[in-house]
Order: sequence, then C-alpha cells, then structure tokens
Amino acid sequence: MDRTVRIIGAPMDYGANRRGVDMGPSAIRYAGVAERLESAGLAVTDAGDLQMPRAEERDPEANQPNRGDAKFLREVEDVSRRLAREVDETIREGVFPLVLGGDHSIAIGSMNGSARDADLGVVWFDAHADLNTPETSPSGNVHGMPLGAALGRGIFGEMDWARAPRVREESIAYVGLRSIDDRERERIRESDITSFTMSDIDSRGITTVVEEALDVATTGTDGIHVSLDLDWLDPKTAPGVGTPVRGGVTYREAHSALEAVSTRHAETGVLRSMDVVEVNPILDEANETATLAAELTASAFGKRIL
Ligand code: EXY
Ligand code: MN
Ligand code: MN
Ligand code: MN
Repeated sequence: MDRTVRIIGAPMDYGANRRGVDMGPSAIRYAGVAERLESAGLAVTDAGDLQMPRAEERDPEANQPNRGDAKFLREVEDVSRRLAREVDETIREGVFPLVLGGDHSIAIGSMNGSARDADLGVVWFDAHADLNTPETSPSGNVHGMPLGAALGRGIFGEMDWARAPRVREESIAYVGLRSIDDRERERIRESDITSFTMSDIDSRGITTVVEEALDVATTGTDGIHVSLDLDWLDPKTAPGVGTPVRGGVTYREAHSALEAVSTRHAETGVLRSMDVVEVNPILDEANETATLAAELTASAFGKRIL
C-alpha cells in the first residue's frame, strides 16, 4: 500500500439532510488534495467519482415504503455496494483508497470494503457518534448511522452490504465527541467502544488522546480505517459542514492529530483506508473547509511543516 494513493470520489448526499455535500469531492480536489499529497512524496491517481443513483423524486419516503426510518436507504445500499467493491479492489492492488465524500453514510461502504480481508480498527474523528440505526435515529438520516451499520446493530444485522463483521467494538475509538443522542449514549456506555470526548481532549491534550485512540484501533487488528468528518473541527475553523456543533478541535489540534496518524503509519504501516466527509462548499466561504480537508489529509499522509 505504501506510497500510492487512489482518490475515490463519493458525491453522496442521500444520507444527509441537505444538498451541497455532494459537491464535497470536487471542492476537495479543487483545493489541491492530489498536489498536496504529491508534495508529501506520494504517487496519486484519481479514479473519479462513483455514479450516484437518481432518486425517483427527492421525497425521502416516497420511493421506499418498507424502510421505516432510514431515508434513501436503497440509494445508500447501491452506493455502499459499489464503493465497498472499489475499496476492496484498491487495497488488493496494493494501493491506498482515499474516499472523498459526500456525507458520512459513505463510510458504510468504505469500512465494508476495507474489512473484507482484515480485522479492521477504526478511529472516528467526529463531533457525532454516528451509531444510530433506523430504529433509533431521531432524523432518519443515514449519515448518523455508519457505525451502527458496520456493527450490524438493529435492522443492519440483516444487511450484508452494511455489516462489517471484522470491525469490532473493542477496536473502535471516537475522538472529539460532543453531540450524542440519548439512545446513542446508552449504547456507547453498554458497548466496548472507546470514547474520547472534547472534555478528554481539554483535560489530557490532543496528542495523548490520539495516541491512545491509535493504540485501541491497532490492538489485535490487521490495520485501521480513519474516518475524518470535518464537523469534528470547530465551526469557526470549518464552517462548511451540514451539522456544525460548536466547541470542536482547533486547526492546530486537528493537524497534530493527523500527523500522529501518519507517524504511527510510518512506524508500523497500520493505515489501510481513509475517508474525508461532510464538506459542504455551499455553506462555505472561499472553499475554506475543503482546503482544510485537503491540508489535513496531507498531514495524515506525512506532510510536515519542515
Ligand atoms: N445524531 C444525529 C442523527 O443521527 O440524526 C446527527 C447525526 C449527524 C451525523 C454526522 C455528520 O456526522
Ligand atoms: Mn446529488
Ligand atoms: Mn459523522
Ligand atoms: Mn459529524
């Protein structure tokens, strides 16, 4: 996998409650993600964007009478199946899949593909826990469910495209949580998932927290998936996201965290797949959130100040 990265665009917005996040892949490319990775010494290829299915209408309920409280679940399934195949094939070729979203529902396909051939640890940089299922979701938006899907919670247990049996609770670490639904809170407490909230970052510092998250995700696994939701950052720094929550990490904390990921990878070759999600350039000024996404991605792959 080492030095070649394949960019896979997933311009998905079926999992979110607003349009615009489907422009994320273009915005992050425009911000120079490939050039930044090349300047960090990587070879970069771009597979282009996955084709998105057309909803018969943009009424989330109209075309799926049996899917209860998950909107556009058929569209999410269709994209997830194709993305998982592409991620799996990319890894088999010895290339690193970098998936650009799109809303966070694309992580269902990324994790499913990346975990086909490996026990997969996960580091989840996000304000949100994304552990809902159609049964527990307050919104019906699938971008709040990708970890519930990977763990096969609720109705996802019956969906082979959603479940990723080689992703286990004890190998998942959250970093930066600050907005959790009541049902998610109960489930996290009952689970073996490790959670580092913003309070943990306040009291213990980003470096310690990220090192511990990497320890959790790398213990007893064959590699890790890093999922970077831009709403992890404070909205003053990353305004172009659909579900901003104040009190997030700073620009420097974010870089420091992703630099720690690349340092760990340089030492032990653990990084297997990554997605960068929830950039909504419509809500942004001068493409600053996508630029941040591109910069942080370069930090995750070894770009340094000096
Ligand atoms: N927990 C809320 C829900 O399930 O509707 C909000 C989820 C937002 C998910 C995103 C982007 O990380
Ligand atoms: Mn669209
Ligand atoms: Mn998320
Ligand atoms: Mn989020």
